[in-house]
Amino acid sequence: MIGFFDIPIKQPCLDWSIFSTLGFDQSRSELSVRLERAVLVGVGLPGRPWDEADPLAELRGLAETAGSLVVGQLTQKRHGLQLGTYIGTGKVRELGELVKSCDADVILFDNDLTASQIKALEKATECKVLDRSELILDIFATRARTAESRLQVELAQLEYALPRLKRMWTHLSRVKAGIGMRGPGETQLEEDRRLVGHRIRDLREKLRVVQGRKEREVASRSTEPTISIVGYTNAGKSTLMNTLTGASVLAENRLFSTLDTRTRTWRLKDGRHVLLSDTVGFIRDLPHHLVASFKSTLEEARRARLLVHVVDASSSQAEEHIDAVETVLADVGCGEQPVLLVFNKIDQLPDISFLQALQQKHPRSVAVSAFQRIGLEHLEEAITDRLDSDLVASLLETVPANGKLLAWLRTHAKNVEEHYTEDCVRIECLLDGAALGQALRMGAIQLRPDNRLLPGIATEPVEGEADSAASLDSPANAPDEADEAD
Ligand SMILES: Nc1nc2c(ncn2[C@@H]2O[C@H](COP(=O)(O)OP(=O)(O)OP(=O)(O)O)[C@@H](O)[C@H]2O)c(=O)[nH]1
Ligand SMILES: [Mg+2]
Repeated sequence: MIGFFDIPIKQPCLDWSIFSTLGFDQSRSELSVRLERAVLVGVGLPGRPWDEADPLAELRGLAETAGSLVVGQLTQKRHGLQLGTYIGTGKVRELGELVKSCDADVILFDNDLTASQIKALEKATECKVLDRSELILDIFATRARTAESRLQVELAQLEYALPRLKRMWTHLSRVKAGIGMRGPGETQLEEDRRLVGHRIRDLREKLRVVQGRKEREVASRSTEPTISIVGYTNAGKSTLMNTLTGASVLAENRLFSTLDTRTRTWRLKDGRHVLLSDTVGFIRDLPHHLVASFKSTLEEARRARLLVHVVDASSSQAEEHIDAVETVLADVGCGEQPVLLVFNKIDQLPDISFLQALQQKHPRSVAVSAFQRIGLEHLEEAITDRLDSDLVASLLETVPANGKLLAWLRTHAKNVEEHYTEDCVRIECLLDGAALGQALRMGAIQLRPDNRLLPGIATEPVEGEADSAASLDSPANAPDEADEAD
């Protein structure tokens, strides 16, 4: 069977290596924008973020992350868009000339285009055109490392591509005619649609299983307070995770370095342990399919007691980034969770008034430099304050031999005081509801708060303290199953 996927030319679209699983053998390098000479185009429309100083800074970052070489750029501010070609006729002509003079291979749009707009632009400029969603999907495809993230990206790509198959066919029929080949027929298009549909169903089923497993895994450790680090891509989330926990999560000056969730134990100064998780970064206009696919990766954030929202305070777009992150959080079902806003990278602020303005607008925020280790004590204090707000005073009793419970309480409860008699230990402490439930399951008996301790009970250390850190580590710090599968 000959489909358009096996034609060895550069395509105007997504990572079609995903079709290798369907029997097509198109190699990804022919299709991605890697090593391609790119012209960037940005259209400023009312209500869309527009950085006057450098409106294409983010798109340039995306293009470079995808591996292309930026050779030219064009911007236009409009009150409304031109339906046929998105930009005005004069600009289309200008773009065609720019492409020729820069010898560009691809035009990257900072906006999302319809299939017919892409087609019209490709025809007018005789150059391949990718829109913002296609570019982001392309980056995710190159950076997905674990089996789970690969499934998620593949699903998002196919769902994005399915309604566009027709455009691809039309485009290729033009190219194929040029190289003297038979044009594709409707039957082939139908056949490919059917195969893509099958694959989408198959991927959804696989992801449903992964999601179920993730939900059970995260729910099983619901007694341990989890704090999820969320934020715009490149804000410094992984750096903060590494600084606080001593982990070695990849942190680099690129967009979307992290695509999977990593969880590590963080030992607070008061002796308690919490779980800290780092996850995929967000971006403005994140393709809808991608957000939907990454739901299982964000399970940790949905269950977190607190979201630590890291913002790059040195970016002139910090406010827009906050808005974009809040939009995605609401999309994935985290809109109602408590959030602590953390302004990072304060060591590289162009002007201190930047930070002052941000803090004035967000008074309950904390300013840090994860990289230079500035302000971390304030961050820890703010986090413990938030965690402590739902603690209640509890009075528990157990047998002295229950060393496991006693060790667990020392790392999960606050202000633990142990009082020993010959045959029992009474523990006064502060616990939240989930931790109290866990303590009861571990053999504690809860006494009424007015059941005060009798005078004369000795206080002494417990022998054989269990290594609670190790038991805490086990589910969370084990490498992702997906990682192992890798
Ligand atoms: N100057 C400075 N650079 C920082 C700071 N925190 C992080 N960085 C740098 O910012 C870049 C991005 O950091 P990451 O920790 O990878 O950012 P991230 O939010 O995890 O990014 P993604 O995983 O790609 O979404 C790296 O080059 C870090 O060294 C900081 O406090 N100050
Ligand atoms: Mg990261």
